[in-house]
Amino acid sequence: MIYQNINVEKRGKIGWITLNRPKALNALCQALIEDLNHALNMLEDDVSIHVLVITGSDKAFAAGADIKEMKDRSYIDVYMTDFITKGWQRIAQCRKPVIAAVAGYALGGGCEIAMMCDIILAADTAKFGQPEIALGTIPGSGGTQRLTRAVGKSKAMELCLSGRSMDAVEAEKYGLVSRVIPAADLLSETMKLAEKIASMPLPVAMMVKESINRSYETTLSEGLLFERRVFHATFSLQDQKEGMSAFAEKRAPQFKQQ
Ligand code: DAK
Repeated sequence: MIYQNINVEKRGKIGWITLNRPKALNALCQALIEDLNHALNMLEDDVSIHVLVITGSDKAFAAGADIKEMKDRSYIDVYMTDFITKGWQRIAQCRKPVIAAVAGYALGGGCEIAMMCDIILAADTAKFGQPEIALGTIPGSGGTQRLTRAVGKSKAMELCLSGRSMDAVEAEKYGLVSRVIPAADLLSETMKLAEKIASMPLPVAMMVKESINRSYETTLSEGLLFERRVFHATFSLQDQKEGMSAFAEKRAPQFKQQ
């Protein structure tokens, strides 16, 4: 499949998506979102793929939704057509693990898309922010919600109210990203992490993801109950028998993925 705004490769068990709209710093126009959703559907359905990676260019992961595309739309128009709402949550709905590898700008919708991923690895050049207020609007795809959960109220308020962006070191300090990596090593380190996760039993990785995500959606006691039920369910998997037997027999596990 040839896309206009993204590149998609299968690298072993990794589905690697590169946002590729350089003339607009990967601004997320509707056509790019449609390409992205098509690729995500395809990679989610592909049983040989275990982990997805979404990255951009050295200069920009994505500089936000496409301002030029949306600037003249009216309220009734965007409401009735569900403009840039339809399809924007697709990443957050992926069941397989998704890593965002961010270099350069991740602003507005770009930051929101990174936050929909499960892990953010940041190059030391990365800049994260929600500058929508300077355009006369507010974050529209989770910026006020996911950023607040990640970095806390005061930092989220500061960033969303001032439009200031934060660098990778600050983003790591406040828990938005899991690691800061020299820009030259971002993609190789991302691949290493993706391969490590892809070497684990896929159903168990999906259960881990589902359980951690549950902690955002429910109370602690409900979340603990959900985790325990899933933990018990892993005892029905051949890979649980294999993983624990391999440990007891002091050998590497040979997972069968079920
Ligand atoms: N949209 C359209 N074009 C953009 C763009 C954007 N967000 N960001 C950059 N570009 C274009 C520039 O217009 C320029 O195009 P030409 O003039 O060459 O044709 C080209 O990319 C290069 O940009 P610059 O010349 O500005 O490059 P600089 O290095 O000087 O500056 C910058 C880089 C990232 C600081 C600057 O481009 C910038 O401030 N960009 C805008 C950042 C921004 O405000 N982002 C937030 C956009 S609002 C929703 C979902 C999502 C959203 C809303 C609702 N729903 C699901 C309901 C999201 C909203 C947003 O993200």
